[in-house]
Amino acid sequence: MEDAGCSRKCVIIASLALVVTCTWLAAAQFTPSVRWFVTEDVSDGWDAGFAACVSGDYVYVVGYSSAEGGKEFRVEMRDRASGDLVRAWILNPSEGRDMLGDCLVAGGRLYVVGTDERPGNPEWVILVFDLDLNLLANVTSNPTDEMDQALSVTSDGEYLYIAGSASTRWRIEKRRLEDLSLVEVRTLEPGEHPTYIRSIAINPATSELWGVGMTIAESRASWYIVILDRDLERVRMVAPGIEGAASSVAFDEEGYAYVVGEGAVAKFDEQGEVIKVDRRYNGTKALYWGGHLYAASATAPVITGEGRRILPRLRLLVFDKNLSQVEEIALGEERGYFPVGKMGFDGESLYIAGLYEASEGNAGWIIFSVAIAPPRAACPWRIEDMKIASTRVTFGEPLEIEVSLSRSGLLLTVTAFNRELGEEFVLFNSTAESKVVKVAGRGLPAGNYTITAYPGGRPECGFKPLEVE
Ligand SMILES: [Ca+2]
Ligand SMILES: [Ca+2]
Repeated sequence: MEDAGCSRKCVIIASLALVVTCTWLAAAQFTPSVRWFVTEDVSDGWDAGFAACVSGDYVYVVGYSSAEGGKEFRVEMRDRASGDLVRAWILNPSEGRDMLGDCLVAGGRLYVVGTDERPGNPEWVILVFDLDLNLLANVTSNPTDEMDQALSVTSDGEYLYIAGSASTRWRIEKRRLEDLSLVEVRTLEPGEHPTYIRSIAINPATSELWGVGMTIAESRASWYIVILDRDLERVRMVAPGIEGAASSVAFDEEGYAYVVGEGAVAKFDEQGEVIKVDRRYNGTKALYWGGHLYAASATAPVITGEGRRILPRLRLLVFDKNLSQVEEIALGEERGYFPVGKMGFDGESLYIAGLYEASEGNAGWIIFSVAIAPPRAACPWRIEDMKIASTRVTFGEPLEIEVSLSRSGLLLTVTAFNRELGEEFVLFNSTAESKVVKVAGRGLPAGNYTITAYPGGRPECGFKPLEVE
């Protein structure tokens, strides 16, 4: 499980910092700050949160806690505003290391991927919950008698794309969102030695999948990236010659890819050509928003005077599009790691899950909410879980939104009471839980966006909200 970044043996886990800028708006510089954080020492052993996903008033966090003989699944539902625990769901399917690595909210359901050891060896597991954390489905697949683990999930709104390992190979499954039925499987063998895929995401500019991870040659780990079409046909393999492991990828509105991992952060063009590599930084979770890359990062373990390895401090790094660092935010005083697994984002705040060292040999969950954009004024309308299924959306009365697509994002023209109010621009990002519909012959990521419609098209909220006339 070392590649999951969750065990004490794991080499380095860098976290992904999310940077948000509203470049298309009159950009006011906003310094990210920790809004709240919670620590929770679930058991006397090693417990780790992996991924956070947001929907409505809640943040859902998935991971594991220690249980009799091994690990057990743990999913938490927390209040988005305060971090307070609302509900926890646990399941211990085997006496082995059962763990959950990533999550996704789509179509009003929470999808979670991970690994259990029910067959006596590790297998993939996919769980589906309603948003009150009631389990709706539990599907497994066990491609080999050896260690198989699912680590990452993304979706285009119609299919899930799940990435992980099957013994020493990379494995990607394409499943229908609706019923989890298996549509396609691809296994890749990047090297002769054990290799790991760590995460998968869709580049909205090309609609292609990027799987990032590592391969090992001559006892040295190095970054490895595969670009696939959505039939899982291989488009390109990229070995950029960076020591360590790539952990997470995010895309900007032009289709450039920002990859964070052990050993570096790097920028690629949409073909996978290296634009820039900076080996001074590392990260495990990446999110791009509004002109900035946010990377949750735990810097390298520190060696004390007595030669003891201690866990690093938790950090959020912010970069501009040239990969120049613009902020470094200390996330508390605890030492720990950010495993792979998404950061949640609600348009204002990031939600970042990881682990902290509670005492020698004992780790607990740690969850941060980090504001990266100013609080929205009371006047904008906030529209959550809006499904865009056509070019025109009516959201109750009297709001109507016309949707159009440009290369860099989704343009929403907002109309209320038959008056055009302005335009809002929705940047694509790799965590958009989206559904693809065709608009003017192009694939349009649409689906569960959180969209804020500003009267007048400006976030400064210079207009009072329209009231029913
Ligand atoms: Ca513990
Ligand atoms: Ca297996």
